[in-house]
Amino acid sequence: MNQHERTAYFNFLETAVRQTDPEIATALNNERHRENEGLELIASENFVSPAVLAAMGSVMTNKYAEGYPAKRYYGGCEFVDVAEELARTRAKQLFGADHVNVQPHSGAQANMSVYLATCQPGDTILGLDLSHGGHLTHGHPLNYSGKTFKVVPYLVRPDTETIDYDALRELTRTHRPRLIVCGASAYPRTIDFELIAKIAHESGAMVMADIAHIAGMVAVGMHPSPVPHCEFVTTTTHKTLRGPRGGMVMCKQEFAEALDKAVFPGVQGGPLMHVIAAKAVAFAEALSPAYRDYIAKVLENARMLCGELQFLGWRMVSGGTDTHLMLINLGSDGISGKKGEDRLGKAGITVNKNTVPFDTRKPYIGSGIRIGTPAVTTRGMGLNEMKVIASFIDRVLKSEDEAVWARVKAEVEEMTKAFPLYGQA
Ligand code: DSN
Repeated sequence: MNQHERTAYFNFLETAVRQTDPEIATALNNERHRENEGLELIASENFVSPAVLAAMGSVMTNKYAEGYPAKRYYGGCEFVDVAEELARTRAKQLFGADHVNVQPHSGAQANMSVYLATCQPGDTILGLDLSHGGHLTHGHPLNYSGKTFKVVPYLVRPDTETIDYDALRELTRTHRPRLIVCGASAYPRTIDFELIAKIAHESGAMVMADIAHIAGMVAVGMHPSPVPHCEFVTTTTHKTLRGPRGGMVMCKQEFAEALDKAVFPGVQGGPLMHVIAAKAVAFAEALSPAYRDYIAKVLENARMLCGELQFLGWRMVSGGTDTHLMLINLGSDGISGKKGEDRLGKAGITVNKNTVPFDTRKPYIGSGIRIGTPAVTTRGMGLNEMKVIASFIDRVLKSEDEAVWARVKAEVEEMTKAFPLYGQA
């Protein structure tokens, strides 16, 4: 689709909504403006293709299809079966997995399905602590995982801010968990899935690797894959994978039946067939050489942005990045992550505050800012833009002056004009 066609397509969609619901049409239009005119640096966000968007906004939203292809509890599933089979086959090809379930509505539900397939309430699980880069569903006390299981968190080392594998082995030997959960939502370094699986298997534990953030890199072989080593691998489909918002679980063949039963009827009812169709489209895109080039650029851009920020004096958690994301540690006496996020937002730069390892601030305030390059890379931005973005961030975070933030916002708007996204809003 060229830019003119994109503009016509998105205007058509908004006109269709406007005839029924002008308030939502205005919100949609404003969101398209925001995405077009700002710099999206939230590490877990991306921009889907018009093909993915069209599959999501399709007639398959109308269909109930409880069950699995060829084994449904509803009639009329012959075409949604095609979509789900294609999604499963392509996902297996992409990751080299024995078995895939593409029905989880989200990463949280993907993880919940694995817990249901493997653990009983009260069992012990190990998960990376949230403020050390983990995720709510990896055993946080306020999440179902923390409420249902006995959770032993593992941490990063204070000196390197990388996972303390020796301590993980000791905790595993001491607590004999049923499941070790690995993977992260704010960890900039390569994860040694093979070593974690070895540690788990020595003590009779299973492993669930949550690769929601790094799925794109794993798919193209630019991050070591957990699939050969871990019993279960979960992911979302909307981050580096650049598909629709949703989840997915892969597992060894011996767990296929237990997993499918855990997803449906264990955790979910009817699958979102329009989203599954869009997952199939995204997986087809991810199997293309262009996607491999995209992921290579995401990584190059992250290294450049991180290096420039360090050059400008910012302290980065773990001293750098191997992935698509990085964390600025603003320090316990610097501005908080929340203030930094607000200030950058006023300059048209979207990031999220984050805790950093051993943070003394609460998660809602945090001492860090998490930054990722997947979305800006999708727009076509490259190394030169990363240098400019680093200087924008530096100017905004170092200044108390609203006029400076406003000047950067104008520069951001000028810069993004050269990288049109979803047509002229
Ligand atoms: N909300 C996701 C993220 O931003 O990493 C994790 O669920």
